Amino acid sequence: MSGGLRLFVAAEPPEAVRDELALWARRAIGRSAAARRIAAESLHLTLCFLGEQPPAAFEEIAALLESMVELFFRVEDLAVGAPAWLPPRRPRVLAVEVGDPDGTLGALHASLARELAASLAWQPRHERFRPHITLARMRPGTERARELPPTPPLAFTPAALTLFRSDLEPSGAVYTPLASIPPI
Ligand code: 3AM
Repeated sequence: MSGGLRLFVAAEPPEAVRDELALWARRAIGRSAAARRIAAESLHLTLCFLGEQPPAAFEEIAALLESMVELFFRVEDLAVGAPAWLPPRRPRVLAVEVGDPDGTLGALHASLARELAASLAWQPRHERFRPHITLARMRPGTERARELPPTPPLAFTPAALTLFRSDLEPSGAVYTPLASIPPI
């Protein structure tokens, strides 16, 4: 779609958690030529990747985020879990799993996906929602590290639910927040 915006909706961990995760990734894979670490300020937990959408969809999605505020404020006590290479068979990213013990993040994801599918030319993926935070992208054809240090035992409440624009630049994807609850 020409002139479209590449969009996704993500929960943003608080800054202290992003910093800890970035530090862990630095310890885990250091300056490995096989991986490109994601900057602490860009770490996020993707709920729905929307692909290319017409710029006019922005207002609708921003309004839809507003309608999620109650569900969003129920999400707390998310737990940083084990490291995960995703997808497992031919990993392209190093992520950490995120535990959702009371299912509130899953409920937010289901509601958001349902409402987005009802208002946009978009269908959610069939795969099970597997909450994670991507920390590094692997360069194609490179070996993944074998041993990883244990992840920090962190629990967190997301700071925001944000609609991001993703621009693919030669140096990696650049994420720009467009709308958020609570508002930016
Ligand atoms: O949170 P992560 O990094 O797992 O993988 C991309 C990233 O998720 C995902 O959207 C998030 C922001 O870029 N993404 C990118 N292209 C995708 C696609 N074609 C995609 N997810 C599904 N299908």
